[in-house]
Amino acid sequence: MFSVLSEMAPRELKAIYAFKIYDFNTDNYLCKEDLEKTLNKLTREELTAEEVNLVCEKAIEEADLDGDNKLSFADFENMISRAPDFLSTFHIRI
Ligand SMILES: [Ca+2]
Ligand SMILES: [Ca+2]
Repeated sequence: MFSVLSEMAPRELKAIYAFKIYDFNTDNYLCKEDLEKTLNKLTREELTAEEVNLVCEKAIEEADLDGDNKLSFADFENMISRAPDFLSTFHIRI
C-alpha cells in the first residue's frame, strides 16, 4: 500500500488522506454527517448548525456525480479538481 501511495502525485495523495480523515464512519463514502463532523472540527464549532447544514448540502449537491447523495472517492476527486483550493481551504497538511 505504501509503495503505491509514494508513486502518486502529492495532490492525489492528499485527496486520499483527506477522504480517509473525513470518512468518520469508515464506510468509504462521505455522507452529510461525515461532512458536518469535518466542518465542525475545522471551524471549531464556530458555525451554527444551520450554516454547517447548508454548506454540507451544497458541497454534496455540487460534487455528487451519480446522485446517491453521498460522495464516493470519485465524487470527492471531482470536487477537488473543480476547486483546487479546496484542500487548503480545509486546512489539510501532510
Ligand atoms: Ca462515511
Ligand atoms: Ca455519489
